[in-house]
Amino acid sequence: MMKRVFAALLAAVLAASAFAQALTEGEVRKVDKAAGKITLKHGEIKNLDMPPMTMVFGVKDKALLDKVRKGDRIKFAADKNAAGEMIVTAVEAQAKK
Ligand SMILES: [Cu+2]
Repeated sequence: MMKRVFAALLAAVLAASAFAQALTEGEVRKVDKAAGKITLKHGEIKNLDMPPMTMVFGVKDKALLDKVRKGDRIKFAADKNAAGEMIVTAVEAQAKK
């Protein structure tokens, strides 16, 4: 019984930390809601093997663009979609220092 609870907890912690590691810091340079695009100055994106740069991303869901404004410092997850385009799949605000 305890073993099963522990295994479930461990799985949840591992999943959470994997997600946290996938987040990249970025700064919003431009939001284009009509086109569903966002321009980010981003840090290294490890899962895409991409160095820091400023570039345009698509978004998985246009509703993500309602959460951000030009100048915001964010953390985000990015991935390639089926067409090979870089898209932002999740966004959260950076913790205030
Ligand atoms: Cu890039």
